[in-house]
Amino acid sequence: MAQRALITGITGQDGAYLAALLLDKGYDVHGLVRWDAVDGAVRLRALGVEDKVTLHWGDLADPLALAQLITRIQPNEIYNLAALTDVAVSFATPAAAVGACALGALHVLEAARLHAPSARVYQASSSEMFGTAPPPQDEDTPMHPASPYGAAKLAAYWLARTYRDAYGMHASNGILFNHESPLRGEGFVTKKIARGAAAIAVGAQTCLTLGNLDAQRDWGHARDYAAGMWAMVQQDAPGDYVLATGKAHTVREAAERALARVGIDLIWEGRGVEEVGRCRASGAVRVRVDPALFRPKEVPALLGNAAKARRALCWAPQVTFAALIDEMVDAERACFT
Ligand code: G4F
Repeated sequence: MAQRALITGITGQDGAYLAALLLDKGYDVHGLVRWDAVDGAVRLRALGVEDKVTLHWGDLADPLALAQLITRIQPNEIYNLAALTDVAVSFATPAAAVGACALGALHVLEAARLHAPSARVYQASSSEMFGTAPPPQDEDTPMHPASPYGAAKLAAYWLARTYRDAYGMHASNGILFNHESPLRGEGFVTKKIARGAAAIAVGAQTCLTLGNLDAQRDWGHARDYAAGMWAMVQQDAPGDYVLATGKAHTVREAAERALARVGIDLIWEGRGVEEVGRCRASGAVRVRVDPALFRPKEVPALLGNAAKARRALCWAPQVTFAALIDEMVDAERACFT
């Protein structure tokens, strides 16, 4: 009999890649779709799996509906990926962030405990939980979240550990560093940069406006990270694992790489909010800083050490930063042709 998986957040980037991976492995894949999703299946469609999964209306804010669903489908594995994932937005809507990320995780864990106690649970934890802790960060690094999102994710991380320790549940935390792809949501910086570069290349936009150019992130490909999620859940014992590439790059470098992909070689001038990136050939300003895009508190540098995952899960990221940005820019360019 096929293994059955329930993915909350199946319509997001990670949910789509995970659904495709599980289908490849022969799983019966079910997903939770929120009542207000406009076209929830767009990413599943992009990966050609829309018709191969079973979608259910639901909401992590509705524990009764979640409990009914879990009772009915009796999943062997539950991947809790649903959240309010935009860090900047979490400052504007902190209660929504805590509701979706922390209370939502609690509802999943409690529904699993009561209605499918042998199901294995994956909790999507985040490197944002490390916050201002200096890099490199691993599973033993003390966590100092710097956003409502990071703090809410930390609560969910501890709830998963608590349910594991108190009730013997197979609940694991994947502490994932930034992971991107052409399916990335529009609020995130790599997508904005990739789209901006593609738009500049065809003259649909003249300049990319960004916030903190100095922020460093450890960016990998979401497809690689979905494989890591699955591997955690297959372990005999539950645990917590960092997934990261071990290489950090600045937002400035991401913009440089994306614009280079469309033939624009940047030179940087000025400092702070006056800094601009100019096209070396034409002198045109292609990157500017807008302080309105700064966050109330920034996480300056995330750089993960995934040694534990490499050792225990035999997991290794396959896609480099350069290849990732190139793939994203190429995908955006295809939208303009
Ligand atoms: O792409 P971002 O919005 O991702 P962020 O905040 O690192 O969060 C992402 O990764 C986390 C894992 O660490 C996830 F948990 C979370 O759900 C999400 O997937 O921003 C990356 C960096 C930040 O330092 C931000 O200040 O880019 C900086 N940045 C500079 N200009 C910008 C912009 N970010 C956005 N979104 N838009 C800008 O214009």
